[in-house]
Amino acid sequence: MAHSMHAGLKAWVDETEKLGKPDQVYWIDGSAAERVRLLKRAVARGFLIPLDQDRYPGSFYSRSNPNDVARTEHLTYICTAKKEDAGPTNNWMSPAEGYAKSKQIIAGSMKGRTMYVIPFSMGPVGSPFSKIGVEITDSLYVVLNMLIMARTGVKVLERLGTDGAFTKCLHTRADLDVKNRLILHFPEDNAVVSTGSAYGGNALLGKKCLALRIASWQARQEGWLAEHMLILGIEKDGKTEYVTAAFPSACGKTNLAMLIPPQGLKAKGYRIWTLGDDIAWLRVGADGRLWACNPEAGFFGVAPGTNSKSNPNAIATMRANSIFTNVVLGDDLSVWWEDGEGEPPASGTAWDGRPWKPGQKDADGKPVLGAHPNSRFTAPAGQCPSIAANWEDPQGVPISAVIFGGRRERLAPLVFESFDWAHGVYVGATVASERTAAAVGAVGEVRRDPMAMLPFCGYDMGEYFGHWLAMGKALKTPPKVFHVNWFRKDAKGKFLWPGYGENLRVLEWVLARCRGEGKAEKTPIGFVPAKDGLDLSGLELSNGTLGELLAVKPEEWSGELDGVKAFFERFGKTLPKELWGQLDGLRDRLKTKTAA
Ligand code: GTP
Ligand code: SPV
Ligand code: MN
Repeated sequence: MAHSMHAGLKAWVDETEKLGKPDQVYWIDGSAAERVRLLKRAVARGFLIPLDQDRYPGSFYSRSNPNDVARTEHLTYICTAKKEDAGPTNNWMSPAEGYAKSKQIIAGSMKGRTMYVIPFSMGPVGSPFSKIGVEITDSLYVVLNMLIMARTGVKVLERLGTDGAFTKCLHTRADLDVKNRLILHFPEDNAVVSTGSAYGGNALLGKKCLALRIASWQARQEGWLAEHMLILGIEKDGKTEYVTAAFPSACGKTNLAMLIPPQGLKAKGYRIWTLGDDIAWLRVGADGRLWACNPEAGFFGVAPGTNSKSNPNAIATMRANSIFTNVVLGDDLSVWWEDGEGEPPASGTAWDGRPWKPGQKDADGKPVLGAHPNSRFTAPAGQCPSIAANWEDPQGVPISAVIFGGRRERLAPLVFESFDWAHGVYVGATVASERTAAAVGAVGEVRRDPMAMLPFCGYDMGEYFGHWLAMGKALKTPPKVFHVNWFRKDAKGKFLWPGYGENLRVLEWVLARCRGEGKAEKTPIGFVPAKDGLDLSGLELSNGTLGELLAVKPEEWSGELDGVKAFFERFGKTLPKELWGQLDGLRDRLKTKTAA
């Protein structure tokens, strides 16, 4: 096979084999026949359980170690020669320490196992957007997920050639002990080392590790952006416009990317096209616009809450050839999760391996969750009914609007438009959101999550904001920048906005604003839709709800200013002066408003 041609790759594989001491080394060729063989092997070894093949053709069940079901941000490090290059929001370790610590864990950890070598391309093979990685792993679960999430195998090796650049992605499950868990990034060496976890973002190294942390570092050097964003196309009257949106983990990217137009707007003939649900790579096009490409080939989506009412496209996408992780496994070899599809199985096994029955309560009378809140499905993007015909276009798609968002019970209105690119960067840089189950930590706690990249930016975020400002200058026609919040609640704790498909009403206003149309009211934080700015036909909102959804309360926003100031101060001299100017500008606008 062609792999012996790339001397650097071969040397690294040989060296890792000597260290990990696997029984054998296997190079992934990426063929369909190979996938079938590996699936059989995974079933024989007990890593995967085949589901009822009539109901779920080609699909399998997997259960993680119960201590390994979400990203572990406290064990995730940026290892740069200089500590300040990682910035105040990342954990830092010196490269020497990172390599030494992980070496100890990897040494001999692959004994009795196969070491797989997965050449993969993030982005269509050969696209100017794309980057090549090679993941070495001793986990067949990781291999089978990578086959769905990335383009893999011989075609990638051919593209890599004898001296192409690639990201070294080294993964070992070790014993899945948290004590041996480390997710290390060496951007100066174009390398990732991950030990002791088999969970998605910790172990599928093409995803958050390469496509965001390493790629964001490279993007800054090379003049582009690697972002935690979905990409979607909105077609009307034969014309399709594209938007990207960055929301923190488990805050609605997959759902928005696969939106189905609501009843009331159907008459207008909208069609929504999905291009990506988690990561977007953005470049300045020859035309001076911002162009986007999804580097992934599959979806690794949150299962709970996904059903044919909330997200029918996701349900259709996972109808076959999918892997379900940490959901309920029915005794009838079905899968189920809370707020899922159809009836739960009469009996089954919960995500943590315990016997489970619907309606089961714990000692305090609380319902026992069958699926972990961060349980996931892995499904090929090409199976999505709304996948755009051009989703693999090597040139990407031109972006009209960039949308930031978070999960805020209060404060942030349903939607607002920033005044210009620089103000948009301020809006992105100050996004805050309630923590979800996608990462280990206290769920619900509000934290700043700039551009939804807090856990994923591979360098000093002060410099990252500066890079965003510079990108605006490099664009002849920058997209307009918006902020949305689907999660505002009333006094009783109920969501004010129905969300999901209804979010198209907000996108419609966003695109109208991009064309210089759409009715808006100016507020201190930006433009919000005028009372009759959103098309709400066919949607019944109770009295006063729209006002509550769009309300910008200057007192509440003034209360945010200290938090933003404290957050900005953490960056010291790397925080662009322009953002301090934006904060001052907002403070002044709020003062005038509260005084008036
Ligand atoms: P990651 O894959 O972790 O990056 O998450 P994501 O941003 O793709 O989030 P996803 O679309 O999977 O949604 C996460 C949760 O938010 C699910 O429980 C959804 O049901 C819920 N959700 C998504 N969109 C909406 C919405 O418009 N309104 C409300 N109330 N909930 C939503
Ligand atoms: C997220 O947590 O943002 C995800 C899942 O998309 S993971 O692959 O674990 O990062
Ligand atoms: Mn994500």
